[in-house]
Amino acid sequence: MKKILVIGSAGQIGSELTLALRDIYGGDNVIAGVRKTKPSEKLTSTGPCEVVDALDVDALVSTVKKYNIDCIINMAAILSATGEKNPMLAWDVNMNGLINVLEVAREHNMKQVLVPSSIAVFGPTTPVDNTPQETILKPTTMYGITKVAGELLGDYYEKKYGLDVRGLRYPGIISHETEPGGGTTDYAVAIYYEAIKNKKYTCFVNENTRLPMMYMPDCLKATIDLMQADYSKLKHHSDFNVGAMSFSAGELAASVKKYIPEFEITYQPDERQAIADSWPNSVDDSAARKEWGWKPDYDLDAMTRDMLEVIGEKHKKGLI
Ligand code: AKB
Repeated sequence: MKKILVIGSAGQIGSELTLALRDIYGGDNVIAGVRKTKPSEKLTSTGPCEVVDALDVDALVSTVKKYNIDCIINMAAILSATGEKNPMLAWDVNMNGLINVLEVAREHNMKQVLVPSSIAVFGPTTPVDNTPQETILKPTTMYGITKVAGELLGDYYEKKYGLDVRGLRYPGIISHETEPGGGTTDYAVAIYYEAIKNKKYTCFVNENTRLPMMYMPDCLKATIDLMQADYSKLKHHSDFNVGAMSFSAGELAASVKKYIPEFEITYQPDERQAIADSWPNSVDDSAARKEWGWKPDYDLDAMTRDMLEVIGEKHKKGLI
């Protein structure tokens, strides 16, 4: 039986992943690790919650010992846009936090570590369409640099110490539970909230900006499927490309307009445009499909219908 610690449980992916894992492994077997953010009632009522900061090794070790943790998922990270405002913070949280997690995992003989990566590992010299699994990794953001180093570190611990480290290159993740913070792909979430609340949105990347994206149910499925994949079938470990959909900001707006015809979008690109321009349009995820059977369920329209319905309900109830 797995005893899982999710560091970054209050974040966009962590909050939903923790609950999904509790459904599978039981509430008591999945410990929500939160930093300063006040955990939601859903997190505190469905299983244990601890204050865990990957930069504080003593607190990390005491949580690992207290619950006999044998699997750590490190979802805590400074994302691309915030990372450009504060590169040293991004380095500290993303690199020192990660090496602490890997060392604690090695010293305590963990069965598995999950370390998320991102499409931010790619850069302006990477092929943009159907970006291959093995390709040029020369990112131009501090976030991307830490993600490339993170993938290499994960593979290093796997090879040198036999630690089962796994990771996915997440595209932009779209969800309606916890809003993302500090990422370049955040516009693809904000547009739905603004469409419901104000029927208009000012987008910080231009209309033609095309990026790989994924709806949260697919993100949870990809993460859990990779965690449960047969180790002997894996040729890759910390760096799987995972694709689901690819659309431009203009196509996203058109999809919203289908359901809210009066919705209006304007474009005012800011410094995040350059980050978006350095990332691929779409990725080739055939390694993930072959090695652990990855297959997404949602396309843009199915996601838009779902997002607008759930956010619309929240709005009616006065929750947003
Ligand atoms: C970001 O925009 O920084 C993240 C990512 C693609 O990793 N959402």
